[in-house]
Amino acid sequence: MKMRSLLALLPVATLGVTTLAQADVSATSSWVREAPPSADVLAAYMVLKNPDSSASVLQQVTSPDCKSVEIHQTSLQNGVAAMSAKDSLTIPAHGHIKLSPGGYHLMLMGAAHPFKVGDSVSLVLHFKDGKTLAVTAPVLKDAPVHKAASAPAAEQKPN
Ligand SMILES: [Cu+2]
Repeated sequence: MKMRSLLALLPVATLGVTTLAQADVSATSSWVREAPPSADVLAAYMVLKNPDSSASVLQQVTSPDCKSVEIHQTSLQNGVAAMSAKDSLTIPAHGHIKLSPGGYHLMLMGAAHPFKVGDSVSLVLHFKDGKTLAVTAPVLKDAPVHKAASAPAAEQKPN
């Protein structure tokens, strides 16, 4: 049996990421905002960096910790924050995209159970080139503070 058809028979959640092609894109500063216990929707944030010379397109996100994951963008419409779903998210060549409160985020729908600070959420990012990236995001009350994380100098390190 071909590897590919074998993989198709396995639930995604049980797949080790080592059996899939690892994406060149990396995720840093990932976190999920803690929601009230009654809420079954969570928002995940991270910085996606693409070291490649071609753009990378995030097409789908899956998680064993919730029913589905949507790519959302928050924007102001007439002074009111509104979310809209996007089909994909393009990370530019040699660039990065920041998913952060008030902007892009991953919307986790139908959480398996209430997630509190100290928990973490498993996500698998699926890119257009067939590659995947596994991300484990800690649940936090608020955005983590990274000392120099936003300094432009950090982006200019030679490879
Ligand atoms: Cu949303």
